[in-house]
Amino acid sequence: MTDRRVSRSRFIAGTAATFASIAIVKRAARAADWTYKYASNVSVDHPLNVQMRQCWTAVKAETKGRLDVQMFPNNQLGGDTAVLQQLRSGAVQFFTLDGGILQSVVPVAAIQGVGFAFKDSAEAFRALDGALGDHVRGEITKAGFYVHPKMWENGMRQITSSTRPIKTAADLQGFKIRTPAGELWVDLFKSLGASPGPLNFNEVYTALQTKVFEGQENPYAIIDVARLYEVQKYLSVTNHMWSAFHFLGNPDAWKALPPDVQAVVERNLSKYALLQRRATQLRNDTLAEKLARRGMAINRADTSGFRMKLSSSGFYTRWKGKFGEQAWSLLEKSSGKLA
Ligand code: X2X
Repeated sequence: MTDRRVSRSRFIAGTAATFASIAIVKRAARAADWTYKYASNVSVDHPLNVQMRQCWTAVKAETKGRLDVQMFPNNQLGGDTAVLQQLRSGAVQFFTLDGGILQSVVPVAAIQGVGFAFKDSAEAFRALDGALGDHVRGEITKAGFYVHPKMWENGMRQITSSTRPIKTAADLQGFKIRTPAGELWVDLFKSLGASPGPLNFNEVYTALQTKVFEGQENPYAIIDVARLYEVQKYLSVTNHMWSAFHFLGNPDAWKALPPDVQAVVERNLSKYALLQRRATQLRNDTLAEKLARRGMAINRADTSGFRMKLSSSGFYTRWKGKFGEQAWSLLEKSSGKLA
């Protein structure tokens, strides 16, 4: 080495590299024991992801970095039906999914969405935090999933449309409406005289934009974060059903966590699910004005005809038969007699 400046700079570079590698070794020593994926179908700014991120940050801190859960919001890993398969195979470890879509593998999970069974979210959560929820979670467990006892809020669902406001049941006649991929959803809107088609949420915006469907139905918070107001003109307040997400886990991934880590996860999921419910309900209760400013024409539908049609078409008796006496009587304890 004849040029001292070069050797000196090499020395400095070498020293820096040594420090850098020490930093890497240190970080490697603290690397997570488990790196898991959590997937959801809504965007980062929906409370489902806002509070879930806080939850995983807390879990990481409390487990001293042993469990690191990475977030895959907004259908990044695929539509709900595909991610449900990934959860089963273990490619995804944690997933939040609406009971109505989980129906394809756990039939009774759709019971949360029976039309007009719950008048609001508070009533629905009393049932799903209680005996009805225990029954559903029992079946989810039997189907081989981990399920946490606290559901995460989506909300009461409202109908949006690009063609006409829904004022009474008559306006639904032949109405081309997207529903989530669940049998009860499709049957509900068929019973109401509409022309429903199931579609995963990741395809909804485009399907509405290209007019494959005239309308869809979702709570205010989703209409807002998914910017559905850009492709829908009318928002008709129907509160026709309630919707919420189960927190599901791949059973092997769950069992791989030692009891102390499981306890940290469960405690934080409970805490942040309750915070998420409040945050979502606040949005659902206060977004009407913002959506109106964005150009939506909002009306309150008269849903008395909806209920009559559901009864006369045999919707309630059909689903009572599918869910079974036990589940149905637990539902009717909170809803009153439906069928
Ligand atoms: O797919 C929907 O419409 C959504 C986002 O509300 C559900 O997850 C059921």
